[in-house]
Amino acid sequence: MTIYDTIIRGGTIVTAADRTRCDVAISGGRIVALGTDLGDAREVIDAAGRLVLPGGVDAHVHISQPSGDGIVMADDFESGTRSAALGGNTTIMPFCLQEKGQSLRQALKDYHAKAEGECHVDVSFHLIIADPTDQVLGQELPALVADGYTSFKIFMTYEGLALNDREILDVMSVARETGALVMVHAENYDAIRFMTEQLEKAGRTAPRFHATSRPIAVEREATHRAISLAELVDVPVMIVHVSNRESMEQIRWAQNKGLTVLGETCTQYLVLTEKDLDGLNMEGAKYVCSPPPRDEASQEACWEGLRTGVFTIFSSDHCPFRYDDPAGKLTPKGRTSFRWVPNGIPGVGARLPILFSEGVMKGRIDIERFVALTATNPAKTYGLYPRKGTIAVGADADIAIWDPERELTLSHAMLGDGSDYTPYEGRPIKGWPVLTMVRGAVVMRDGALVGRKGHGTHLARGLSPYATKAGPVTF
Ligand code: DUC
Ligand code: ZN
Ligand code: ZN
Repeated sequence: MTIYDTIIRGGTIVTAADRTRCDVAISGGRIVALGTDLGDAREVIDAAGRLVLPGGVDAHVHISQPSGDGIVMADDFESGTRSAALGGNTTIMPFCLQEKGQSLRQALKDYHAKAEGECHVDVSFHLIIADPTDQVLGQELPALVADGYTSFKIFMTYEGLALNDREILDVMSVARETGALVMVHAENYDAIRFMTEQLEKAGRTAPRFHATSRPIAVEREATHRAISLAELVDVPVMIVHVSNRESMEQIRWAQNKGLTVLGETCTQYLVLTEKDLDGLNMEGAKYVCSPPPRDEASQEACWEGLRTGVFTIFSSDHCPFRYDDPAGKLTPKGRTSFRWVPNGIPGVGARLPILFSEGVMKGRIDIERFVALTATNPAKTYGLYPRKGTIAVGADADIAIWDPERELTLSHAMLGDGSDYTPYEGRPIKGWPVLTMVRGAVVMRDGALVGRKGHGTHLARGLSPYATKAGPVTF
């Protein structure tokens, strides 16, 4: 009789499709059997009264990203993946940022060197293209897609990052030829610059004016433009970190037309609002991120988008800076204007508990949809499925066991990241991950890391099923 490495016994297994009471047998880091009376194992994990879910796949995370101006990101790969594991994730997808003038290959080498031997969970890089030179478009990108880096993010805003429409079309054309998926940060750069200058002239420089400088129209216009450019080239596109109904409407409009336009929203757009940026002194800096959190009506819209399929993916957009730190949110320049406050907030550890508590426990989404949005769909969309993102025979044994009854008050100390705050401090939470397993190895048990850093490995990815190699664009 077979002796398995591990059996998870007595839990309720949930996938994106259904829930079943059965046991999971694991050997060699993979799921090898599902059923009851499976036999013996070297380790038995009792999951009675617990939910056994695919480990979270956070498809939008920034770690160790160069941030300029003496600003330092709060997480390296050790602390970022530690927080991911504590929060029930088994794979995260950080960005490899190409700086202007830099080769993408070199940027990747640098990121791999930073991640090597440091990770508690698996990682797989997206590429950020800031400098689409002929060499990058013609040589580097096709070779990198063939090597398993099958998604690129482009920015429509930010000094040093924003691509103009022509450059966006060039990148999208390469995506069409290679079958890569393009992710777009959709905000209108010139409009933000205009608004920022007006606000600064009027002396309105506190962190809360960050939100005023990038209102919904800025995001809606860029979303529509990104969709139109993708339509011209005939490529699928993923609009990331969508914050409001009007931008969602652009995505729904395109989906109804038959275009492959995908959407992502994030934790901050469900539970934060613009009012959080109002804090006294510089407190509001803790919530500065882009697009900014909006209002309660926008939160409701984002919940609707999660339910109705406008959004395929729910991510954290973890982009951590320390608060009380001159290399973080309290950079001296940030006191002179919101424009210098580092843009981004931590969230990789809080993403799943907040969606579980606010979504599943409050009846806004069902548990199968929770699994789809947080694990199965991100794995599918970015070419990791079925190895990742589900509980099935043959898949990696990437599993999070949840106690749906555990009630607690969220505090930064539980999250284990390298920042010194969480924007979600003090939130009541019901439902908490009590064990995280990556490829058969338990890496977190009862809120403590028990794995070995370096167990997490980099994953080369296949092409997204939404993208196809369609050859050069012809008119
Ligand atoms: N975009 C992101 O995707 N993350 C943080 C900041 C930003 O603008
Ligand atoms: Zn972005
Ligand atoms: Zn981001």
